[in-house]
Amino acid sequence: MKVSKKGFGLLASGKKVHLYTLKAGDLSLSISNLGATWTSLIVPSRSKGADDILLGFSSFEGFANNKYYGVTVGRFANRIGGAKFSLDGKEYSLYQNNGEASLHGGRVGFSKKVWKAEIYEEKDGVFVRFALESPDGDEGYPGNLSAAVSYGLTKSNEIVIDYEAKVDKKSPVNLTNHAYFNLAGEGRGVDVLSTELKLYCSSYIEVDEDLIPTGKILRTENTPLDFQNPKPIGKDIAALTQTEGYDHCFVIDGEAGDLRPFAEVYEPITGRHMRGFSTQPGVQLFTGNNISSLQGKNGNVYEKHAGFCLETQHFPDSPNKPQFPSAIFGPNKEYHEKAVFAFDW
Ligand code: FUC
Repeated sequence: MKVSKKGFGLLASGKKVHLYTLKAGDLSLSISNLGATWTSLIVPSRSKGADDILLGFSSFEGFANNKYYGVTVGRFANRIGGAKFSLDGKEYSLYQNNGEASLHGGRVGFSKKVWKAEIYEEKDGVFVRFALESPDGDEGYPGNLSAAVSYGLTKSNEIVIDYEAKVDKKSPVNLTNHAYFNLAGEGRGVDVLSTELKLYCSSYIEVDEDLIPTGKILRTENTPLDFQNPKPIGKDIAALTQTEGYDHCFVIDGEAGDLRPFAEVYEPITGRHMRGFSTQPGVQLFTGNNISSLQGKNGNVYEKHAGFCLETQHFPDSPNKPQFPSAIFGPNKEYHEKAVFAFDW
């Protein structure tokens, strides 16, 4: 096991950004403190050698100039309808960056901030702990918030993520990682439509035409959103009517707060297999529906459905949906969530 650190780039502000590479078991994970971003994950395969299975960019500039590739999203992942919410009778306005909604933390969000990084080692793995201070009023959100996200790699080929936040006033908090996976390898020119997916999700969050939840939770059974038995991601994708691919929040079966399985993914060409576990109530499946001729790593060009995201999270628009599990944290309620992505091949 080991962690190495090197320079990754210089921001216009003069801030230096670093790249950390964690090696444990058979995997190698690189992460930058710009946005606490996963930049690459090298995974062996059954037959075709090792590949980087994360979409991204060869250089620091690519990550700085594009949105959400591998980043840590905050304060609030996904959409807040109308870019506003009320707490204890006071209305808070956020930045509109997705129609009338506020998406993924607003104008800048945690994904473009430079985080403080600290390397540490435990018996079973190597970790980098990223910390960020978000002042009262940052992006319109109340309270001084301290976020800490630990990303680790274990000897048993798992990525372990631990999300924590403390805030001194009541505020919505919803952190996630926005990695785009392609288990065939990001550079193989294969889309993710034949990748097989199982979701431990018997229901999902209904949304309107702007992808804002209606408040209803519907069954996945016998709909294109039914992944309870494994099926290729592309099998029913054409039957979706609101979006050109999956962009849906699923309710993870079982008790939120328990670390429980939410997904299993299998890529038939390489035999790569990923299992996901989370404490969060939901997971957003996004299939890179808007990717078009994007210059990725090593001259590779990404097209529609070049990757999929499994963003573990609280339900979108929770601050305006009292019927959803509360995503309001504060002086008497710390935020703590966990996710694990386990690999074999
Ligand atoms: C996901 C989606 C969005 C968006 C973004 C890049 O979280 O829910 O629609 O396009 O990522």
